[in-house]
Amino acid sequence: MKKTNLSDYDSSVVPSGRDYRLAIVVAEWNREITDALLQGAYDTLLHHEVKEENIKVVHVPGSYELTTGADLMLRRGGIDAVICLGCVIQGDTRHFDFICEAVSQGLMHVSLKHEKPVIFGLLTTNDMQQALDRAGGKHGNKGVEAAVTALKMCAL
Ligand code: DLZ
Repeated sequence: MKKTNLSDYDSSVVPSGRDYRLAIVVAEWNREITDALLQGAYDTLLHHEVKEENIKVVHVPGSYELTTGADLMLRRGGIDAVICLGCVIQGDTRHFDFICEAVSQGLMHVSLKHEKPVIFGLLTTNDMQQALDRAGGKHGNKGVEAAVTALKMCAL
């Protein structure tokens, strides 16, 4: 299946979220982008009947901290899935590689440890324009995709 827009999905195959409790962990770095990802994810959960009181939003300083944020959410209990949202933009140093590698591996470990879905809603882009394009721009919104993925995984 070729996907051209992150916000395009078949609504009819998304399970209702009425019985689920979700946490959204959002990085504060590149806030212009991550606020848009959060809006996309939040609105999508509400659209699929997740109750507002069953969505817990927490912020962490940067994407590197998404792993710890997800772990803390699941350790508290009562959460069916965690959506992690962040944006890492390539700079002049290798920081980008270390953060992206740490987050992708870290979230997988947290998911396996708690046996709960932890969704990788991380934009890893070469520049700000690519991020804007994927945070409500011409390529849709990664937050929407992350929310739909969370609901599908909750229903497994
Ligand atoms: C330090 C840093 C840099 C250079 N770039 C980003 C970025 O593009 N996106 C992001 O979410 N966070 C960045 N950070 C912050 C790290 O994720 C982390 O918060 C700090 O290294 C402290 O652990």
